[in-house]
Amino acid sequence: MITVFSADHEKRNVRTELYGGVLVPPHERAERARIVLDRVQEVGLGDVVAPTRHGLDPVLKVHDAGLIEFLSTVEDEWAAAGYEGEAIPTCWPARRMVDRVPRHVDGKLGYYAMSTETSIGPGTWEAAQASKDVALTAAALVAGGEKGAFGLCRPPGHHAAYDLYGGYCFINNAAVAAQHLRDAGAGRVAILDVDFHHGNGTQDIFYRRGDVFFASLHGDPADAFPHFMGYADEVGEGAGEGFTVNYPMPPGTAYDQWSDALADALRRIRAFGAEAIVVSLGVDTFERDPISFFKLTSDDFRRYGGLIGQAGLPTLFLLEGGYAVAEVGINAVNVLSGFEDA
Ligand code: Q9C
Ligand code: ZN
Repeated sequence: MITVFSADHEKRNVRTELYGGVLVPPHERAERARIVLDRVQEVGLGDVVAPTRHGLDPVLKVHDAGLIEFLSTVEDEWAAAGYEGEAIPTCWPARRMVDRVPRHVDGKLGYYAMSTETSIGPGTWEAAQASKDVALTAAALVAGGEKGAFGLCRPPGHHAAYDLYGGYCFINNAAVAAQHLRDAGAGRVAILDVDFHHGNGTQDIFYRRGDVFFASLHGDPADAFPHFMGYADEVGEGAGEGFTVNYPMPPGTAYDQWSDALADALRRIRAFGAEAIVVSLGVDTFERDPISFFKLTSDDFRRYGGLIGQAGLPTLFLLEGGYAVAEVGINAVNVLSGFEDA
């Protein structure tokens, strides 16, 4: 399987994440991508290629132009405001307030953010663009007939909604890639989100569409980030009704229960008639992940890669979360090896 990788991910190198009331070094750090790349090479998964540049048109098919303009200017606006630290929102359009984009960068941050842990600093926007180019380049490989491809994306994407960033995400790589597959001729595309966290951004983007199926396995939002989306009764709306499926699961969930949900999601994807699958591949379901509460082992990742492979569809894997840094390479690449061996 070909891996697409860009060293430009390193341009996102912020120092802070607001966590537990303290500014700590980010869980989503550059080391993660280097470790996954090292593992790809160690096991000889296949060639590693650089992405080609795709510009912003494919991004604007699934994101609000206002969000993209904001992301491309916020680093400069924050610096111009004279602040010392990294950009973090401090206020929101909460219930019964006004839905209008403010002029000041503090207001814009609150307007476009879904959460405060995702500090923005110099290089974040460049890295986010490289990440979506990785996703698009890998999507083009699948559209061109590859059975599988791996987009080693960083930063991740699945929390980025139509007009929101957050949860370490800026551009929704999976959504951009799924739209690319549609535009390249796939009539029906499924997105399978196996990251520990609900893929709220991806769900948001496709919630009213019947051509892109969305399935997510995740920590129950009553207990886990993003807290305000991902319940089982969210099933899509309008033309999209019945084309979203959520599997929220409780603290301590291990492979037996988790893989039952995966098998059900794969049944639904087959019944939908998907011509390709985009996997939002977060490995923060791992038993030793520092911010999550599922109990998958490194062997479990290989096993479920096999289940995905048995679906027999062209499959695009895009890296999302996974914060047990020492094992992030083993776990992510185990899924890909399991897929290839199926
Ligand atoms: N107390 C991804 O995995 N903070 N994003 C959680 C837990 C946000 C995760 C706080 C986690 C975002 C792509
Ligand atoms: Zn996650």
